[in-house]
Amino acid sequence: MAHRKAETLSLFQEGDAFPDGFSYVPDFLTADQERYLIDSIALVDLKPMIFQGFEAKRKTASFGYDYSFDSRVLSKGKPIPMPFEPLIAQVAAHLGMERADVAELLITQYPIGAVINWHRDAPPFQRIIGISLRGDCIFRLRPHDKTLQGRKSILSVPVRRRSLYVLEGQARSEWQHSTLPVTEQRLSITLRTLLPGVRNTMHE
Ligand SMILES: O=C(O)CCC(=O)C(=O)O
Repeated sequence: MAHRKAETLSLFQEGDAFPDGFSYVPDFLTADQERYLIDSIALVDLKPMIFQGFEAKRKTASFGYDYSFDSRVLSKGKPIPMPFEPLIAQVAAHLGMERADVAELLITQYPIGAVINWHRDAPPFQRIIGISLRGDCIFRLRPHDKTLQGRKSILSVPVRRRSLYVLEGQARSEWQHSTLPVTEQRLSITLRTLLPGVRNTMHE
């Protein structure tokens, strides 16, 4: 499994290695942009996240497309609210994508102590972009292959508020990610693109 030196990731220690396909941009947003997004999220109806029948501590709202982990079906969701369009445009320009490539926008609110457990994102999605607001977190990566898992194979990345991270390629398909319990409320906006061809196979 290929690792890449994290020389562009200023928060990491010299010599740290991260999976291919993981990148991190501190201060992607200004404080004003962050405040605007936090105010916009305050107007969104966030619901407790139910995962495989259990209510998690975090609340979410999803737009664009919805994936059900129970039925494993992707369906068309509510339109992405306008206040998030400038963020999507900024991310698309930064990553050299088209606006239309961003299919899903997920808002997650983590109260103090909340986590997201080890997982890989749902199969129909390709590129995953995480924007952090209001609070920092420790974002962790470990190989998906159980035979490669162990305490020493966990990589911990301090992900700061106003930053952006990207998971694609090996980091998205061969690694799992999770976050440690947050010590202050954190909001995240996750943008996802779809795998090529997925839109054509959907029943809308
Ligand atoms: O809050 C984050 O940055 C992680 C979100 C995540 O992994 C997910 O929603 O699947």
